[in-house]
Amino acid sequence: MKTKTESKEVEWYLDFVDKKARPEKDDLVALFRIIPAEGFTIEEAAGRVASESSVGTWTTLTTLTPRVRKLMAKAYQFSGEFVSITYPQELFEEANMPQVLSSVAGNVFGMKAVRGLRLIDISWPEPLVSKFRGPQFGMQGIRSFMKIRKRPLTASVPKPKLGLTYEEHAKHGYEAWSGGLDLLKDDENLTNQDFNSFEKRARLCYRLRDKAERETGERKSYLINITAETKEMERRARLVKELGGEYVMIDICTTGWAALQTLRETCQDLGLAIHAHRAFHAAFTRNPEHGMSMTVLAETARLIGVDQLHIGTVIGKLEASEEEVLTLRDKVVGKKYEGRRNTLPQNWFGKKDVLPVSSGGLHVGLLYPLLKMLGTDIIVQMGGGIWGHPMGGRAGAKALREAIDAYMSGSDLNDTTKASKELKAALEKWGTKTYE
Ligand code: RUB
Ligand code: CA
Repeated sequence: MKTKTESKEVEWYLDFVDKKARPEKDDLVALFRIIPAEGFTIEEAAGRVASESSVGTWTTLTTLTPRVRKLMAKAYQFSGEFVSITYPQELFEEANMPQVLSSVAGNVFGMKAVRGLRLIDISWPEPLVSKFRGPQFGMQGIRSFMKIRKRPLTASVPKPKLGLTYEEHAKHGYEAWSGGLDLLKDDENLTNQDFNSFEKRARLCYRLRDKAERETGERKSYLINITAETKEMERRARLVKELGGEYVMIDICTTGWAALQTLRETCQDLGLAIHAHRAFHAAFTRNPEHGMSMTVLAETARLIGVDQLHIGTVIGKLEASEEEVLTLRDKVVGKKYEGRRNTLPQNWFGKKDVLPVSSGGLHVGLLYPLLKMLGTDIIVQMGGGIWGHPMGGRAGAKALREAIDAYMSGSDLNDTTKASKELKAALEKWGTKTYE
């Protein structure tokens, strides 16, 4: 039922639309895709979004002083369904990500005046950027402690993703490290279960990690999943440090931004890097007409300060277009983002690069096109692509490492395959196909 009021005495939403307005230097700008509900023009819908995400509500107010009036957000640029809204920086609390998102990504998604609302991008002003920590190590810091200068890093999640005992998990890790893998990784839903205790897994994995390092002469590390209630995550992070780990892994979407901010502080004190898994993101990033983009999520994670973030594969098992994945890469890497179609530019004001992780349905047959598309400043993660190898996980890791070395030396994959039975077996099983 249409319930829109026509009375201009109570309704002042169009006061939040000003096509002549331009953002001031320190304003935050949000780019939305707005699909108005039936009976609303794009301006009427945009005015409501600007109002509810800044100082307004559904009616005029006797309490709205001239001082508060200056804090109104303004919808100022309209291009079809794409609308830019500018927000005075004073609306936002420094270093408080939940507060910023409760404003620009809060009540607005439920307004009756919009049939669909998608937050596509945010342009973060310097005063806000500078107060978040950003990555502690970033891409260069990780390359330096892993002693891997140029090639992509490799990671692997032992599969089955749940159900392995801690002994099996650690043994698989040792096999993969010995085969040439750099980073053992937990899956997003492995934390501290009866069949696989966090502490026992941690103790054994770091012991076998040290052994693999001694035997191979290479640096090895472990992306151990500490996801839990915040204080428990802090406890687990301290244990990781005590046992000689370099990293913690956090499921940043299910734990939430406040928890991530807390852990970013803890990891600063402990000197630990953060691997960010994004399980749950597609609940709000996948529908192009509603929710928020993975771009906003990635920038939020970079500001708070994760060191590694999953960005997708294009060619693997999970949905993402090439344009989206390349945009994500360019958003998390680089001093400045210049802007592509329907995205906003961003100056990172010295925040470090996040190392992008490509994962989900990958195997060696997809490696060459993947690296051609994303470049070599990435982590390539293969779970099934290593643990489904016909000769076992060590052979799977060896095949991956050989394929990476071949790519880096400019060799043809077919030539390398002739000299490697592990690579040959992998390609015989999977070819160069995508498995969905
Ligand atoms: C990897 C896996 C990861 C996803 C997450 O297993 O399931 O959790 O990559 O997705 P496998 P994303 O290598 O066997 O597919 O990286 O897109 O966030
Ligand atoms: Ca942005």
